[in-house]
Amino acid sequence: MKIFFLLVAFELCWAQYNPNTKSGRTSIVHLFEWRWADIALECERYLAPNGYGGVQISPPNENIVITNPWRPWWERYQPISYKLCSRSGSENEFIDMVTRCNNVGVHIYVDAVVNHMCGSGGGEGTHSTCGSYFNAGTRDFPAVPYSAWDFNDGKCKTYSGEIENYNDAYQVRDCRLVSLLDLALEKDYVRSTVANFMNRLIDIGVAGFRIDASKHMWPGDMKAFLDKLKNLNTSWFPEGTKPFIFQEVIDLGGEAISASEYFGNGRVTEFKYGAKLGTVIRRWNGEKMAYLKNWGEGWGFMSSDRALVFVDNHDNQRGHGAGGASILTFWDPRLYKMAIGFMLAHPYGFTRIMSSFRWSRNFVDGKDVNDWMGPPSNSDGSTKSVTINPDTTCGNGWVCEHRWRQIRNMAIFRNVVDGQAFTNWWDNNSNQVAFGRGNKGFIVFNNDDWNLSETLQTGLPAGTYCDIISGEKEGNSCTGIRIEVQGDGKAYFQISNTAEDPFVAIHVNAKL
Ligand code: AAO
Repeated sequence: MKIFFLLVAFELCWAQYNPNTKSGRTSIVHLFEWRWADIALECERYLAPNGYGGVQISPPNENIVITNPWRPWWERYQPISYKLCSRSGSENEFIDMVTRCNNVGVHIYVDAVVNHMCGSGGGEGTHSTCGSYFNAGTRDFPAVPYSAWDFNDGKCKTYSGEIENYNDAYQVRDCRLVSLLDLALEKDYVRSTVANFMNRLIDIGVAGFRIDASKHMWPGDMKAFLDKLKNLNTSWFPEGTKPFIFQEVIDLGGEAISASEYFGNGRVTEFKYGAKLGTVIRRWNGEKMAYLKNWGEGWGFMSSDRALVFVDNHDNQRGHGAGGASILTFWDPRLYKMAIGFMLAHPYGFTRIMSSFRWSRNFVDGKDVNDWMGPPSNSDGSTKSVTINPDTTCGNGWVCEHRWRQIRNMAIFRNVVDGQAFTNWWDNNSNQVAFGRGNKGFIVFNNDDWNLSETLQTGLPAGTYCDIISGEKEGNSCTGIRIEVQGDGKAYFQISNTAEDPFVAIHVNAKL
């Protein structure tokens, strides 16, 4: 009986915080703007074989079509209905993707845009991805249906109807975020409609949700629709499994709303993580890697079991959202790989890897005026497929960071060291640091302007290990650097500050 209650308590504690990834798979990747057909293929040909746990997808429901500017990526954050048709594909393609990914143990996490519908200036007509009629001016969305009664126009107290001040929690929740028509989630009809949309996705087989703009919803209103969600589809998940919930709340400190208000509903995005890690790896503001010794809660972050962490996201890689100039992205590949390497080696948080498309950046007075540009597309606006080059990188403008050897191998490293303690920290009081994960893995960074040459305690069993950054283990040899761990666990590391990637990582599955 006691054990039964303990189990129930454990379930209740873990439920919506548990990512529901297959055991031994510890990261998800955001395939930003990918087509469902390409994601299905990627699950089968790449993500499953390389141990990725899941995919965060772009919003799957019908959205407004914007032609000025031409098909910006952000049109998908302006819902018109909850029909499953978007630039990424049709309902049938969506179902096919979820089924095929689940069948190879890679789960799908939906970006749920439920705080609002399109912008107030969205006009009237059928310029929407499934052709559903709507009228933004009269707040009419018959394909849902929502009407004027379902929006917060009367509740918001600012003159403009917009959020004018982030220090006023009422404005942030009751007024419009950048003119987006704000749904009245205090109404049971709206809550039920949102829950029905999410339950339809759960029936199809998704494993959880990123909840967009959570800061702009009252935590209690969110709880009301989350409490209506079903357990996950038992074709792929154990009976009684709750959907994984992670809420997008930007909390860098200093505003009325804090991330902790949302812990009751699920995990929360920790935006301090990428902003700070970028500052450290760039060595701005006197920061140095040695200070990472107490990374995590020691830096004022939320508790690890509540955090969803990432180096960059689809907003702050292009100056939207928050984080600022310190954010590292694929545009700074050398530093970016180090930041991702650090994130994936470190035990803090549940990790998400960004996978981007390239766009023509154009900085005018420090701001990228092309920050709106959508995914690689054909002249009719359809999204281009992801092609795969002979060297396994992607073509057609897709960056595929998750396929970069260093990043993919570190995602595997995280799986190998899962559950192991943070051990054997070493630093030179500057930007050379190293740490281990129990007796399973060890990583060394040299972000100083001079060489690193050190004998360090790795905590690993004796043997010859392949560095998984400069290469990997192939058959019974290493394609990159080899590291010899002695009987006492010590190994000699030498990392030039001019190396292509100035870090080395070894783990027990890459031992000869
Ligand atoms: C587009 C146009 C708008 C137009 C609108 C409607 O750009 O001009 O009015 O359509 O027609 C995305 C795009 C938007 C786009 C929107 C709809 O980013 O440009 O608007 O789709 O198409 C806030 C929210 C956060 C949000 C973020 C972008 O809190 O939820 O803005 N992120 C999500 C999505 C995002 C999406 C939406 C929400 C909407 O990830 O892709 O928008 O569905 C402060 C606040 C933050 C606030 C930022 C930005 O941050 O704390 O909460 O994020 O401001 O407004 C320092 C501070 C930091 C501060 C930051 C920036 O870093 O420490 O706290 O500066 O000031």
